[in-house]
Amino acid sequence: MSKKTSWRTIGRGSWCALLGAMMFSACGGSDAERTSTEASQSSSPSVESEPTDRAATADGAGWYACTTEGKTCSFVGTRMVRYGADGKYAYKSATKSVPCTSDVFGDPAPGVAKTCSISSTPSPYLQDAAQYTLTFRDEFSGTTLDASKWNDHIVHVPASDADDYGVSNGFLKIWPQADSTGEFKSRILTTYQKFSQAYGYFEMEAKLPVGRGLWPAFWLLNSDSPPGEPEIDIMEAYPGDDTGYWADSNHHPIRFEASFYEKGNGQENSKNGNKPLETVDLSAGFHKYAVKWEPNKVSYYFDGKLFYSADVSMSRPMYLLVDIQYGNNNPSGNVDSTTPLGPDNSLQVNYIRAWQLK
Ligand SMILES: [Ca+2]
Repeated sequence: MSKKTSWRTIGRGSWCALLGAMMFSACGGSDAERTSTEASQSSSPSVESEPTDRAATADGAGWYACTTEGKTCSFVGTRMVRYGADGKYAYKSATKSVPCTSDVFGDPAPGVAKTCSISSTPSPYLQDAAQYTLTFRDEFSGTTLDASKWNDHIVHVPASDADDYGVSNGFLKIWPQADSTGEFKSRILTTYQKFSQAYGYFEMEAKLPVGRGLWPAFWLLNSDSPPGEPEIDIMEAYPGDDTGYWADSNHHPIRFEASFYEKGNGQENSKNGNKPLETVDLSAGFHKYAVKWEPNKVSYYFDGKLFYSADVSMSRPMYLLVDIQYGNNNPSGNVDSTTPLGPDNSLQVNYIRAWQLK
């Protein structure tokens, strides 16, 4: 079994167990909160955003006017679209655009000029909007991390003082930066005791950092009653890999991994599973990383497309985590002089959203 294969079978939580106290620094967090200058977006695909005209055209609570009958209603992402007039409406889940016509929706109000409106709440990308209720969202539209939603370090781990994350211009950024002692300590943002949920759909739109030693991730965890902490890893990447498997020769991530641990990583009798997915350069643009968690199944999506599912029952609520960690024994290796530091090499997050299943 190759080194990377044996590593994959061990996974995240086992490393924390194996490394023990060492991981208290490797998994550590801190409380510095800084804003950053926005890197150029010119080379990146457009990111999902709210309608820009919502203030001017809001059509009652929760619906934004889109267009009139016979025209095409266009928007970003997947939304529920309402078609009709005079309180008589037909509804349809659509992605990016939909013709505002009776041919598409049926005719809820014959003989009346109708319009299309889009729901004010986003839906899981490329999924049926009618099946989900939005329960959590952070679009990172402020200038600091929203402390009502996020903790700046994982529970039970001391905070470091590194200047290594910030919120500005619609993005959360987490970047590699040493703390005041010169150590690279993990920055793990969590919704522990602020938001947790059993089942649902969880989605992050982000682009990944590059370079040796970095271990960016988006995951779910229940640490309320250990041992046997169930875990769903939606995205883990290893841009520092030198074998060509997880990263290209410039240490840009070209693959990421999804996994789950029914009763906790490294626990006996835990049903586990994982799936690496080969991709384009994940540092070159924004992509949507998501999981649909049902009572007896987990299904993983990349840019709205299913790439892995497994039958597993996990019923304990989990909270959200987004981070860069620095693992000494994972394929990304160690930070060295080639690793780009600072805000220009960030895990850059446009949004994190969660929905409950209807
Ligand atoms: Ca945003």
